Formats: sequence, C-alpha cells, structure tokens
Amino acid sequence: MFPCLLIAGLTVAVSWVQIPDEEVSAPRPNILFVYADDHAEAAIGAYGSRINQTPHLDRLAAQGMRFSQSFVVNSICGPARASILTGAHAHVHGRVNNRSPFRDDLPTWAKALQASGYQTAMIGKWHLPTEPNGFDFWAKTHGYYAQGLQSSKGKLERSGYTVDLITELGLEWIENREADKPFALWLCHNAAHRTWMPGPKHLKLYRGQTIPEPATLFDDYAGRSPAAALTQMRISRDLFPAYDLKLPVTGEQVLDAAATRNLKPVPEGVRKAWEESYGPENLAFQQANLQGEALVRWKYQRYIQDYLRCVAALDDSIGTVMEFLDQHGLADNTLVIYASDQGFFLGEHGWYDKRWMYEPALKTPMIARWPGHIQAGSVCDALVQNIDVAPTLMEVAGVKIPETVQGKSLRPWFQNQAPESWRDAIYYHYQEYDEGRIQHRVAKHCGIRTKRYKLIWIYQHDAWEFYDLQQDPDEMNNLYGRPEYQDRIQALTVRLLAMRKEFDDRTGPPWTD
Ligand code: SGN
Ligand code: CA
Repeated sequence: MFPCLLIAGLTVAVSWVQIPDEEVSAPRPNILFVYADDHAEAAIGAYGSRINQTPHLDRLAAQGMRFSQSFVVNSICGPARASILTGAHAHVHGRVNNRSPFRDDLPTWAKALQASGYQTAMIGKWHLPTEPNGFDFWAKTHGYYAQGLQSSKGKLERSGYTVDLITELGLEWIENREADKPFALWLCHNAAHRTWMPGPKHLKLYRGQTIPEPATLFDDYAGRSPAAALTQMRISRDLFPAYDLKLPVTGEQVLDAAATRNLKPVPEGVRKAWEESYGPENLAFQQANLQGEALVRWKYQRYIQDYLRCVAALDDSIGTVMEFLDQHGLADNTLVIYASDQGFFLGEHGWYDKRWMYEPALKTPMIARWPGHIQAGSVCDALVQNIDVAPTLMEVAGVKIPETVQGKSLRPWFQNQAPESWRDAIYYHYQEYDEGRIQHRVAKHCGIRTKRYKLIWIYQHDAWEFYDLQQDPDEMNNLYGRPEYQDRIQALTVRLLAMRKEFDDRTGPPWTD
C-alpha cells in the first residue's frame, strides 16, 4: 500500500498543463485503455469483492496502481463516455443523458493524440450519437453475441461472443499497426451491461453455488427522499422474467423474449448450451413456487450469477491482453488503464442498474499499470473522477491540455506525488428523466461528496439527503434535518451551489445568489 497525500483545496474547474520540454522529447508510451460497461467495484477482487474472483484484474492492480476513491460525474453510459473523451462534465459536452446531443466539436484525447502522431483506435460499444472522431480505425458493436460490426472500413463480417471479439479485433489492430509510432487503443466492452448474457465459456460458472447477498438487499427506503422508493430497478419487482432472469425453459422462449426487447438473441449455435444451463434450474424454480423474500433471493442469485459470468469474460479479456503485451514485448512501454463507464447496483438497496449518486453506482474502478512509471501494488486514495482520464492521457502523450477540460491529470499521482492543489470534493449531476420515455424513474439530482460526507439534492422532488459515509457506508441513514449536522450540511450546500457556478453548470435548477 502506498497512500497518496492529499492537499485540500478548491476544485479547479479549468486546467492548462504545459508539458516540460524534456518530457515531450522522451519516448511516448502506448496506451491501452480497457473500458467496461457497468462493472462495479464490488465485483473486482482487488477492490475487496465478496462475491467473485478476478485474477487478471487483480494482477493488473498488483503490478500497477489502484485508485480507491474513483467516481463518475454522471452515472450513465453515454454521458460517461463523452466525459471520458472530453474530460468535461456533461453540461459542457451536451450528452447530459443517453438521448441528448454530443458536442463533437470539442477537443478530445483521441483527436489530440491522433494529431500528435499516435495511431488511434476505438473498438466496441460507443453509445454516442456522432460517429467516432479522432480514431484512425473504429468498429462498433452492440449486444452480447455480435453478428457483424459497423466499422470505419465498412461492415466487418465477424461474429462471436462480443467481449472475446472486441479483444481479438483490438489485438489484431495492434499487430497490424505501424510499429514506429505509438498507439492508443480504446477497447470498449459491452459487458457487464443488462441483459447479462454469459458467453458459452462461462455458462456453467457458479452453478449450484450461492453468492453472498448485500446487507441492504431488503432496504425499505425509510428516511430517504420519495425518489428512492419510486425508483424502478428493484430486483424483487422490475426484472423481466424472460429477458433478464432467463426464466423460460426452452431456447425458443428465450429467443422470443430477447426479440421482444429488440436485442440480439442467443444465436442458434449457443441455444443448446443455454437450454442445458438454465433448463434444469428453471424447472426446479417452477416447482418450488417461491414467494416473498425467498423469491427475491432466487432472483438475486440468477441476476448476480449471470452478471458475474459476464464479468468473468471481462477478466479473461484482461488476461489475454496482458499476455499479448508480454509476448510482443510491449508491456514495459504501454500504459494500461482499466475502468468502467460507471458502477452498478449488485443488489444494494434491492436494486440493479446505476444512475443514483449512491456509492455502488457513483464509484467506478480505475486501475493503471505502467512499469517504471507507476509503482507496483500502489493504492491512491485521492478523489479522482472519469473527467481526469482525458487530461491524463494528454499529459502522458505530451500534448497540451485544452481549456475545455475540467478534469485534472492523474500523472502526478502515478508518481506518488500530490499535485499542488487537488479537489477535496467531487461534483455529480444525473439528469435522465423524460416524461416521454421514463426508464428506471431515477429522479434528477446533483450532489457533492467529500472523503467522508455526501449531500444529494434531489431537486426533482425538492428533497435532500445527507450521509456520513464513515459511520454509514451503506447509506441507509439519511441525516438531513438532524440538528447536530446542520453546520456541516449548510457548508456543503453552499459549496455545492458554488461548484455549480464554478463548473458553469446551468442545467437543472436555476442558480440562486
Ligand atoms: C438499457 C437498459 C437499462 C439501462 C440503459 C442505460 N434496459 O436501456 O436498464 O439503464 O440501457 O444503460 S434494456 O432493457 O434495454 O436492457 S447504459 O449503460 O447504456 O447507460
Ligand atoms: Ca454503462
């Protein structure tokens, strides 16, 4: 463990880093950025998982740095990807939710690195309304069993389990690169997104096992704003029987169910294995006629086992990538970053999905390995966010960080050096709740989190929540309104409103003076 010192200071909204000349002339590293979808820290061994093992990710962390306090600025896919690319909060890049436009004119790390001589590629899930920009090569996938990909070179006739296919395509691209230039590859996995469809390799993993439940699986939302109970992502109620829980016994029904949700179904070749895998358990489930808590427990097991099977594919991908780098003599000169677009509820508060500013969805894994530049086995506990990735990649590549970037480069932390000033609180804003197509009904909210406290303003309900994370890490006791915390709540409220101005966030409620 190599803890990083923190220097308290106000968050700096705009940063401009001038790279020293001697660093610009140093050989520039390759960058391999592996980005998962919905991979919660609670499902990574190195982050203390109680529910699964991730030997390859753990090895990556053991050889590099794990950021233990890593957060997103908006816990949903499209906004997160746009923030990763631009280093800016969602109100700046425009993709405030999965349906809003993205400001493709903004500088991104991909454009900057490409312009500076890097070979760049993006392979996998994209989820922005614009075509990938700043990549010499790109290929987009959708769903768990890919059948053909749209790419910058036209349609690619490739198929297979998507995580494996993304990995293969990425490594092929590296093999075929021009070896005299550094590369930056962004591998964007679709796993472990709903509808948690395992690959043939992992269909039987966890069969007959019982995965531990989170302490808050039966949360009754007492003391929280009304928005918590109104949220539609309960394991007990909101999972679709066929699509999510794979309850039909026959492959036919699974195919139908998948088709009705407009996703790619289980392909013919996998159908038999699928039936053999779920069939007997589903039969036993039908005969058991479970009710009440027993039924919730069964649903949790089905959900979490499938989720973790998808995570196992992600972990295997990391293993494949690390082996490839070793075999090709690239490990030493490649910065490998593993992160997810956001966290996920793995039964905490009785939920699946993300969106909320509560810890399981707000936190996101961030692991970086760069031999000789990052101390093996180190842990950084600075408050970092997904908007920090773009300036980090830019600084590492020796390019200027543009003024539109609101995040801060993690490069000093790589070297265990606390920058002159670093944020002592993070700003968060979630806003997907459209009357036309409400999904999951998570109310619009913004908030501030320090190392110890969290204040959430659920402005859609004119409600507030306040948590002492040291005493209540599971966020079960909303302390807003408690007299003994009034001074702290008042100070954080002032700070939250100041942050909205500092970051120039004019979305959501109007500013007040
Ligand atoms: C889909 C899922 C939702 C999920 C969103 C956003 N429903 O719409 O459960 O919240 O994606 O996820 S599904 O029935 O279509 O699977 S995100 O990661 O892409 O933002
Ligand atoms: Ca996601």
